[in-house]
Amino acid sequence: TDMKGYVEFQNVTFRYEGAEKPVLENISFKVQPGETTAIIGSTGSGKTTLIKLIARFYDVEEGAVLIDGINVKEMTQQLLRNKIGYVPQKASLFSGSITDNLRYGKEDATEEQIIDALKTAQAIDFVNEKDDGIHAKIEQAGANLSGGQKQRLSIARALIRKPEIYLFDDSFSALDYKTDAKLRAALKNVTDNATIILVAQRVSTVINADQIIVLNEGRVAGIGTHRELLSDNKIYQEIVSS
Ligand code: DGT
Ligand code: MG
Repeated sequence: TDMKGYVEFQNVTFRYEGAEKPVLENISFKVQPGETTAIIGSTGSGKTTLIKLIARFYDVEEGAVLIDGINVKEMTQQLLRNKIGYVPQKASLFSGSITDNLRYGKEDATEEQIIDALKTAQAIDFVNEKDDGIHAKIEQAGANLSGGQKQRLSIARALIRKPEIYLFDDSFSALDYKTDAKLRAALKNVTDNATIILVAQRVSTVINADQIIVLNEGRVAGIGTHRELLSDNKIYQEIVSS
C-alpha cells in the first residue's frame, strides 16, 4: 500500500541522558495509516517520552522508531516536521496575534484556512468573542487564555499544516466532556487519511480508538481495543474504574 503515516516501534528502549534506568523499555507496536492509537497510563509512565521519540526529539539507544518503514534517524528534521503535527502537552504560544500563532509552521496560511482550523478545534466561538477576533493579541505564553483555550489553539495550529501524522499529547484533558467529544468528531471529519496518536487521561477519550496502548512504568502493559482490554487487562480495568 502507498498510504502514508505508518508508525512502528521495534523493541525500543530509551534512557534520558544521565538517568540511571530507562524510562521506556522494550516497546513494540504498530500504528496503521489512517488509524487512531491512544496511549493511556499513569503519570510518569513515559507517554510524553514515547510521543517525543516519534518526532525524534531524542534518539533511541536500542531498537528503532520507523515511519513508513524508514528509521526516523535517517530522516531530516525538515522531513519529519512536514510529516508530523505535534501538539505538545504544554501549548507553546507566543506573544502576538492569534493568526501569528496559528501561522507558525505555515507562514502562508490564509485567513480562511485559519478560521476552518479554529472551527474544527472548537475554538472559533471564544475567538469571535474577542474584540479583534482572529487578530486578537495573545500574551506571552498565552497568559490571557485558559488551559483549554490554549490547547484548542495549539490543535488548530497543527491542523493548518495538514500533516500525515498527528501527535496529541494530552490535548483534550482540559476540555469538558462535551467539547472533547465534539472536537474529536470534527477531527475525524477533516483528518480522514491521517494517522492519529493521542495521549489521554480519560477513558471516554480513548474508547473509540482503533487500538489503545496501556503504558505502565515504561513498559507496554497491554495493547487492544477498549473492549479487549476491558475484558483481560488488569491495569486498564483499574484505569476504567478509577
Ligand atoms: P504525565 O504527563 O505526567 O502523565 O507523565 P508521562 O507519562 O507523560 O511521563 P513522561 O514521559 O513525561 O516521563 C517519564 C519519566 O521520564 C518520568 O520519570 C520523568 C522522566 N523524564 C521526563 N522528561 C525527562 C527529561 O527531560 N529528563 C530526564 N532526565 N527525565 C525525564
Ligand atoms: Mg506527559
